[in-house]
Amino acid sequence: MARGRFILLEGCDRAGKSTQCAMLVAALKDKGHSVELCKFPDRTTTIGQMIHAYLTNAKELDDKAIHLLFSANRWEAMQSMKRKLEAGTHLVVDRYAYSGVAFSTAKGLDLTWCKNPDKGLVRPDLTFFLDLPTAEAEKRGGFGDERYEKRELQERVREVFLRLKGKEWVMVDARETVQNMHYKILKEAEEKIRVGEQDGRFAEEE
Ligand code: FDM
Ligand code: MG
Repeated sequence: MARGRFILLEGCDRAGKSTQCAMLVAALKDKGHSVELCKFPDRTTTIGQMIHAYLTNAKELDDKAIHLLFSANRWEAMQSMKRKLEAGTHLVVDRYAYSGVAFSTAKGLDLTWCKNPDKGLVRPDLTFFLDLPTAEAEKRGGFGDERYEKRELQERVREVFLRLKGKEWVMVDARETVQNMHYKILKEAEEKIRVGEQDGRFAEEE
């Protein structure tokens, strides 16, 4: 059996990642695929609860310590994600290691240091970047109460994301309508699934 595809949606806050992830999962299910949604941070685990406490300002943590917790939160999901992919289930993932590196680097940590703990994680087969200028993001309603929901930080995060951008990234203009974005994402995802049917290996993060 062909292994499942790992489809990642990354992007700035307010770009519509969660909406698009849900729509993609529903559309692929509709077409008869086995598909599951994963979200990082996964706030349901013990590590995820520490991350949640940090993001909601209930707990202070050193910048490097929280960076490693975000990475550990991906590592603790790895076995289960690999098992699902091996069983032929596609994973639609809302944020991953690029968010990890973009946010921590934007806070001032060294880029290479930030990348290291994620080395060896399963690598996405397809990465969409939902791009939204920070000024547009702000128009969609002020940022909420969470620690990183601040304009200056968001702007730096977007800059780091654009520096991390690989040639395999699919850029999606998040100023487009929800439907137009969905059609584009679904079309590319289906193409990747079709091509991937011959390919059984995992790639790991470098
Ligand atoms: N975030 C997310 C990080 O700083 N590092 C990470 O590794 C990940 C996955 O956590 F501001 C940030 C991004 C965002 C915050 O994410 C919570 P959600 O998607 O809003 O739950
Ligand atoms: Mg958020």
